Amino acid sequence: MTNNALLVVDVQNDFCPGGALGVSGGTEIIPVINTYIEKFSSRHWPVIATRDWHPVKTKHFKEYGGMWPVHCVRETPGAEFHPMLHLPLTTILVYKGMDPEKDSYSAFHAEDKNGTSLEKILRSLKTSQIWIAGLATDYCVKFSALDARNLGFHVKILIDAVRGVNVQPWDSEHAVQEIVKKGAEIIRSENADEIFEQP
Ligand code: VGL
Ligand code: ZN
Repeated sequence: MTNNALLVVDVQNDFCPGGALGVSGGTEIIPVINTYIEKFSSRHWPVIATRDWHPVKTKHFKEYGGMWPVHCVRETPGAEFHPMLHLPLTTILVYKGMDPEKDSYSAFHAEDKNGTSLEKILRSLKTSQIWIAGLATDYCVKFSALDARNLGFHVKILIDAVRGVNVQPWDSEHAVQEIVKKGAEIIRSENADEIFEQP
């Protein structure tokens, strides 16, 4: 039997247009993500949401040697979920990017408020398949998908529910190719219903 979980990656104000590290098209994926969220919650399948949750000072930021402008500083409005995102109260919240010394992107480096890792959470839910949506295709989505595959999970990338930073214009495309090479499947929302209807 397949046990599904939805992983909603970093749909935060700073990653949406107008934010400190706004991803082009970041807001237009939110209604698509909301549709998936509804399908998952109506089946009582788990919804997990990650947040990039940085300290004020971290090697992830340009001014301390990293490559990014200041973004998603914990407990600031930029780090909040985008107001259009409709997360159910039962959403499992995990946080990542808290280590000031490390530049890490994968949701598998995230943990909940009690310090429980995403992998541990998924194992206790008996999840076998992870559906991934959110931001950014070429960073968190990519590294989360690759880690998920390495840990033996089936992975579905919700292609019209992800967008990339594209430091280089082809980064997202390459990221998707890399993920697919590792065995992830690409799902379009117009075809998702068939999968939801499978017993
Ligand atoms: C991310 C850039 C900077 C991500 C995080 O989660 O995709 N990208 N920080
Ligand atoms: Zn970040």
